[in-house]
Parts: sequence; structure tokens; C-alpha cells
Amino acid sequence: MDRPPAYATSRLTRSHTAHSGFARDFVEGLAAHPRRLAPKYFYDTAGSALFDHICALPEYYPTRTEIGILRACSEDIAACIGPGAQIVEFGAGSVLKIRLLLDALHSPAGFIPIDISGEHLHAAAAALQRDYPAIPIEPVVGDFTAPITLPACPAGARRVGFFPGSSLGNFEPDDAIRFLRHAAENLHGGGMLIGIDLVKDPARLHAAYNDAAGVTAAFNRNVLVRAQRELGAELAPERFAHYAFYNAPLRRIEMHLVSETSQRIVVLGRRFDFTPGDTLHTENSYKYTIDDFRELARSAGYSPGACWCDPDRSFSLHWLAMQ
Ligand code: AVJ
Repeated sequence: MDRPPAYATSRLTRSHTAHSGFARDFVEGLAAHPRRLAPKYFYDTAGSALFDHICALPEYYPTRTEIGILRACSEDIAACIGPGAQIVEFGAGSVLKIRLLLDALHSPAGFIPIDISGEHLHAAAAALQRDYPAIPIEPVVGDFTAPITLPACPAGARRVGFFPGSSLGNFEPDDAIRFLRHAAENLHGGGMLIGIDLVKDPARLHAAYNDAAGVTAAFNRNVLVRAQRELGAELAPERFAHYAFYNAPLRRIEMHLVSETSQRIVVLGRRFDFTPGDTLHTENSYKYTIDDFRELARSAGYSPGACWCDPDRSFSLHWLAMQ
């Protein structure tokens, strides 16, 4: 009898933590000083589509630069990963980059994309499964910043993490170390391939998060639209301005939503007043130097190996073996 596609069975492993957490975290974040919201809440179906649009923007260099590195160095990367690997991707989104990796790998044993945006993930995983019928693809809908149960690793396979896009930059450096340590436990000693955006000219960073077409602004504001729809929040997204800047001493892009007027958000029986200029901090995106990132990986228990960059040294891909 034919085995059902792994894709169909893994729907059972979905976790709902991301949804139930939004109400609590939205209210808690508005009550905090300064006001803040975790960037994982950007990624409802509309937000995931807006993020895909960001990746194609002329100003947003990380995605196309990382894809260029993956293409140019795929043989070296495949040699580091080795044959028979089961790849676990954290925050898989539209699963585009994994295709380059799967094409280069020697007899991959499976692919587990994890993403918080269920609809988006399942559509992407189904399309990927059609193109790679021989590779078991088992999507897991969930929040990879929380403990998560993964499908089993096939006998004889070794698990390798794939964390592209510099998504690690969303963590505070201490939390990045904690995340990498946990990932190492889930990977049972396997290695990790990770994309890290590099410290560079602030003007280029600024442009990447302040695109002329206003897509990043829409992405930022979408979290308010989501609160209207999912939590019944009374608020006016268009009265919040997108504000993104490079905080050079802390080596991070900060994104905020800045109130343009005196206004009130009413949500779940609570009221939050804003005066003009009050902000809601929605994202940090940390940048690293190659040496600083390798040091961070070491303190998380990895042994940094090869590092691949584009010729401008805008972006880096790192192979982290286990110590
Ligand atoms: C998905 C976290 C890597 O920080 O560049 C893009 C998200 N925010 N534009 C990034 C994002 C605004 C992105 N990461």
C-alpha cells in the first residue's frame, strides 16, 4: 500500500500557541513601557505575503544576496552538510531557499519546515512536495521561539538546522544564544546552516527598511490590521506611521509604529491612550560582524566552520558544527 504523503499526516502536529498568545501579548505589550510587540505577530497570511513582497524589493538586499551565495557555494555547503541529512528549517515562509539546498544535497533524508503562518506554510509545502516527490516533507505549524515537538528523524539520518534570512537578528543576542542552544538539542548533535546579515553602511540598512514603495510600512502596520480582525481591537492603523532606523551603537534596525495623533486603542476591555509621537516597538533586526557572530555561535555550543559571503560582504552564511 502506498504510504500517505508525509505532508498530509503532519497536519496533526500543528500547534496553536501562536494564535492564543496574540491576545495576551498584544494587551501586555500595550501596557508595557515602552510599548512593544513581538515580531512573530507580523506573520498572519497577509503579513507573510507582504514579507514575500519585501524580499523582492530593490532596496531589500538580504534575500537576493543570500540566494546568490546559496547558488554560488551550494557544492561546498552540501559537502559540509553531508549525505542523508534531514533538514529542519526554522521560519520557513515560502520555502524558496530550500530548493537550492535540496538540489545540491546528496540523498537528503527529509525536510521539516517550521513556520508560524499555517495557511502559507501548507500551500508552500504542498508545492514543494510536488516538485520533490522522493523527499518526505513534514511541515510543522508552530512558534519556533517556544519548545516544539518535531517528527521523528529517520534511522541513520542526521538532523541539520537551516535558519536563513538573518531571522536570528530578531532575537536579543542573549536570546539568540538560548535559541541556538535549544536548536542544538532538537538537532541531536547535527549542525546548523545559518544566514546572518552583516554590519554595513547605515544608509544601505536604512533604505532596506524604508522602501520607496511603502511595502515595509504596510508590513509593519499589518499587525494593527490583524489586531482589528482577530481581537476586535478598535484602532486606526492609518494613524500610525512606520518608523525604522538603524541604531548604530546597538547594531540593530528598530521598527516602530508612531502615533500621528491623540488616539485610543480599545481592545479586550482595555483602553490605551496615545499622544502624538508615542511609539509601539514592533521589531529589532540585529546585524553582526562575522567575528562577533562566530563568537556568539561558540558561546551557544557550536564550532563555527566555513563562512560564505557575497563579494560586497553584505550578507553571510555560516556552517556551525557541534563542538
Ligand atoms: C525576517 C527578521 C529577517 O529583519 O530583515 C524585513 C524582517 N522586517 N523588513 C528582517 C523584516 C522588515 C526580516 N527578518
